Amino acid sequence: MTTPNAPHIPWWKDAIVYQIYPRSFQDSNGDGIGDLRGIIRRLDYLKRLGVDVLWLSPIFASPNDDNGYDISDYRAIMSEFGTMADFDELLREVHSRGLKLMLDLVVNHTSDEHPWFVESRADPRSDKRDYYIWRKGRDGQPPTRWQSYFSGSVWEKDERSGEYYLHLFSRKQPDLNWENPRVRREVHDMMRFWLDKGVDGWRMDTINMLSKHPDFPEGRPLPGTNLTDGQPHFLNGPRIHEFLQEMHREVLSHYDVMTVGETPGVSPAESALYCGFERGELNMVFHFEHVFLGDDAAERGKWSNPPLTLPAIKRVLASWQTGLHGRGWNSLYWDNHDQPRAVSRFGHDREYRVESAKLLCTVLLFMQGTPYIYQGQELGMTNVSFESINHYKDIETLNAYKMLRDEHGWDDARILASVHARGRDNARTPMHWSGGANAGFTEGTPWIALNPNYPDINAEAAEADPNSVWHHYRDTIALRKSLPVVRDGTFTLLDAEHPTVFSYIRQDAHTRLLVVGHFCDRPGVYRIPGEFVDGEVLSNNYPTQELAQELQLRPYQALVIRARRKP
Ligand code: TEU
Ligand code: CA
Repeated sequence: MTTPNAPHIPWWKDAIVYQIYPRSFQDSNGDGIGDLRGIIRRLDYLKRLGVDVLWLSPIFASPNDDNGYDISDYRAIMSEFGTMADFDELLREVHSRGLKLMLDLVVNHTSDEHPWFVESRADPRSDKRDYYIWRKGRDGQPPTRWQSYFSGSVWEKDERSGEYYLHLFSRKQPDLNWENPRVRREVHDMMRFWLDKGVDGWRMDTINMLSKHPDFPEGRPLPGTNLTDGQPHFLNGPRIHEFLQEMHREVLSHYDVMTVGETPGVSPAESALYCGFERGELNMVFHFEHVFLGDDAAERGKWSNPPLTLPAIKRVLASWQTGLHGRGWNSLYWDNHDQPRAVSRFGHDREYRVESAKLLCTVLLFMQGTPYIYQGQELGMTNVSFESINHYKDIETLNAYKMLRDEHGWDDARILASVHARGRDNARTPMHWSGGANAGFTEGTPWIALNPNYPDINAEAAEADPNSVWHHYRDTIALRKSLPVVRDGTFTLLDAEHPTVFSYIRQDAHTRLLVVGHFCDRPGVYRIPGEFVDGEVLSNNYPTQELAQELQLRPYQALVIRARRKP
C-alpha cells in the first residue's frame, strides 16, 4: 500500500484486531476452560480470516473474581490457562504466522490476593500501604457514598485498621494509588517484562480512572439509592495525562507497539487528549457512546435497557469519525467481552441474523480507524437467554441481580429480561467451533453453558458455506485492505435523520466510496447521490442487482459502491 516518500504509516493503522476471551475460546485439556494451547490450535483459523493482531483478555495469575481482571501476579500465567512455556510458544506461533499479540494491562486495580495488597492491608506501617487508597471514614461512614460499577459502595472497611480502601469495581479489586511514584515504576517494569518478550501492544483497562480527585468530593446523588455517582471525580482525573505521558516516555516510546486505552465517559474532544498524534500518550481509545446510548446512571444504567434509534447511533459514530479525523485515531467496535452480541443489540438475530451480521461488518469496516472483531462476531453469534440467574457467572450481573431485586424491587422476569439484553455473559458463552459435542469447545464440561444455537452457528459450517457471515468478514477485510481511501479518506454522513438507512461517503484524492446500510426488516427505497448510479459495486450482502438512483433495498442490505469518476 505504501508509495515512495509517503509519510510513515504506523502498522496499527492498517491492522484488524481480533479479541480473544481465553476462558471461552478453545479448551485443550478437557477441564471445560479455554486456555493458551487452545489458542495455539486455532491460529490458522484466525490467519485464514485475515486478522493481523490478537488481543487477549487477561491471562495472568488471578483468583478470577472478575475473570482475570483481578490480577494477583502480573508476571505469571493464570494456572487454568497454562504455563509461561505455553505463552512463549503461543507468542512464537503468532509471530511465525506474521500476526501480532496484544495483552491486557489491568493496572487501575489489582486482586486483593496480590502480595502488594495482602501486605498493604496487614500492616498500616508497611511501605505497601500507600500502594493502595486507604482513607478514614467520617462519623463511622465511608469517606464518600460513591457507587461501584459492580453495585454497592466503592469503599470496603478493614476492621483491623478501621480504615477503608477504595475499589471502583469489586471489593476483591482494590484500586492502586497512582499518586505513588513507586506504584507507577512497578507498572513500568512489569510492562517492559512482557514487551522484552516480544509482545506487540497493550489494551489498557479502565485507563482513564487512574487519577482520582485528591479530596474525594462527594458525588451527585443517584435517585432511589443512598449512593452517589463519583465518576466526575475519577474519570479523566487531574493527573491522568501526566501519568500516561510518563508511561509513554519511560516505556512505550522504546518499543514499536500498539496501544488502545479503555476510556469510559470520554467525548471525541477529550479523547484527542489521549490519542492526539502529538500527545505522546496512546494510539487510540475505546469510547462507549454508542454502546451505552441512552443509559442513565440515575435510571439503573444499562439495566433499564432504553431502546436504540439509528439516527442516535449515526450521530455518535459520525461525531467520532469527524471529531478525530486528522487529529487522532479511532478504534471501531460493536462488541467485546463486556457487551451483548452485536447482531442481537444492533442487528436482527432471528430470520435476518446473517444479513444483519454482514451489514454490521460492512458499516463498521469502511469507517476510518482500527477495527476490533470480538470472538464469534465473525460467525454472527447471538445473545443467550438462560432461564435462571443460576446459570450466570459474571460478577457484574450477579451483583446487579441482588441490587435490582433488593433495593429496587424488580421481579425475576424483569431482571432476567435486562440480563438477556445487556448482560456480559452474552459475550462469554463458549466459542462455536462445530456442531459437535460442546460445539468443539471442550471435551469436558464447559465453565459456562453453551448457547444452544451452536448446531446452526459454528465455524466449521461457516467456513464450508461461501455465503456465511465468516466469508463476508474475510472478504470485507481483504477489500478494506485493498482500498487506501478507507484508512486515509474523509467521512461524510448522509441523511443523518433517516430512520432506517445509515449511509456515508469516504473520499480521498483518488477515490469516492458510498456505503449504504439498511437497518430494517422490511424492503425500502433509498435515493443515492447521482454520481454513484453508474458506480462499481464492491460489496453487497445480497446477490448483485442493478443500481438506480432510487435504490431498492432488501432487509438489512449493505452495499459499498465506488464512483467511476475521480473526485
Ligand atoms: O471494564 C470497564 C468498564 O467500563 C466496565 O464497567 C464496563 O463498561 C461494564 O462492565 C459494562 O457494563 C473493564 C473490563 O473491560 C471489564 O471486563 C472489567 O470487569 C472491568 O474493567 C474491571 O477491570
Ligand atoms: Ca483448559
